[in-house]
Amino acid sequence: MTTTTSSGVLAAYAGLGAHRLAAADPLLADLLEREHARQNETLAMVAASSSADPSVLACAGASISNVTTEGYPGARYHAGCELVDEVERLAVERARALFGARYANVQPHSGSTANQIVLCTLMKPGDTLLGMELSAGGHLTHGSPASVSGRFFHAVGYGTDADGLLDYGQVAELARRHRPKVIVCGASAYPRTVDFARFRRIADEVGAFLLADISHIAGLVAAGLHPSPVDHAHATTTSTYKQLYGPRGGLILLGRDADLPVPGTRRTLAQAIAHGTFPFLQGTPDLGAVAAKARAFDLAAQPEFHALAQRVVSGARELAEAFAGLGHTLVTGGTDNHMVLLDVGRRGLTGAIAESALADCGIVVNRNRIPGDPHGPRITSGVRFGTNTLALRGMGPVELRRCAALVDRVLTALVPHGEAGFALDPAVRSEVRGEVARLCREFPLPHHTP
Ligand code: DSN
Repeated sequence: MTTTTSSGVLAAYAGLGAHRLAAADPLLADLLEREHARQNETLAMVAASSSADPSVLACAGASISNVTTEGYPGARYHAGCELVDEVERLAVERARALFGARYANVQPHSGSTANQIVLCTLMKPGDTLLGMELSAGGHLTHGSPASVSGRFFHAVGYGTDADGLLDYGQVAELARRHRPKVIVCGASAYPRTVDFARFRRIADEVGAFLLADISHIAGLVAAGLHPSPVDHAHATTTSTYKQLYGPRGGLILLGRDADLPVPGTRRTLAQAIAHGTFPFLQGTPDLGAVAAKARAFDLAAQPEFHALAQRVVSGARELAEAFAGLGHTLVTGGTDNHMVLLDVGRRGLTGAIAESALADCGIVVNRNRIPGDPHGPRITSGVRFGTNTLALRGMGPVELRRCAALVDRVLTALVPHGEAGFALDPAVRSEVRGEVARLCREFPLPHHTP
């Protein structure tokens, strides 16, 4: 290992870069500064988002990004990789320790790419894939016709029951009928616990591989607040920028099946995933992102992260109960994780209208399709809320109830207006904006303002 003292050159270099940017390109610097301020001055409730620690972002922006290479530590295709090899090994070891995994690949550029790597490693074009329908809460990469996963493979989709809960009976029935090569579990818009063991039993019954995408709940899994799929699924994927509060990027984990031979190849699952990542799907890794992942995994292993994850879950529960108490309709009736899905269609609104009115007041959410949604993804009948960033700000039950009341104030004040649909009373807008600003001042993003 190299020496563990720091000379401070990273901080000076980052400062130099920022000064050079401000002097040479004030237009771009101004946009970046305004975005920095916006993040602190608005309530980010996009369930797929979080805010990375500045030490994570420092890694992502460090000069390690200048290193071009391919391959893996100890087996690169370029010289000069001794230090980046140490960085990547550190990231891999931290990922394995955090998730109790036997194998970790930290090179995927995103969660979507991680899914493509697993699917393309385990399937041939035209093979059958069984994943959750996008409209039921699944992800584009789980077989949607809008993505390569639904174009290159024969995708079959499962959904939810009338209450919005996963219908495991339907999954089993579809698996028996279509004999998929891979079953994908995990979702982008599902507020309840996923029974990974049950998915594995279904996969085993039909001889399928199981891929668990935990992009949205990776922090809860790491903290032990959601059952882990790592030893149930053949492969587990996640993005690193959602609930791991890390950099843009993805991660693939293998558990007890890491050494399983992959039929039709001379590779184990771990070897096949390594090959699927490089050279099959990707070229040079982003070593700044790899370093930033190492930093984020270390932060996620700390006791403070466990407390944060607990705030994420209890905050979402509080939010859900407050919404229900205010007469809103929740998909699945509540939440087990960080996410709350509101059915605003029942109020005669659309997700698009609600999203835009809330954004106008400083509350940042995203419209989302809900089970049985008559609208497409640009309009939708649902709004998805998440508590990752509010919990990071230190908000607890009292503040989450205040947030629910603010959302309610906006949604109930919307009145039908012209072609555009709805208008918000300016007095309500100004009142809510004021309260959002107060909350943001009371609970600033940690370490955001130097
Ligand atoms: N997968 C998208 C989402 O859930 O919003 C972006 O990460």
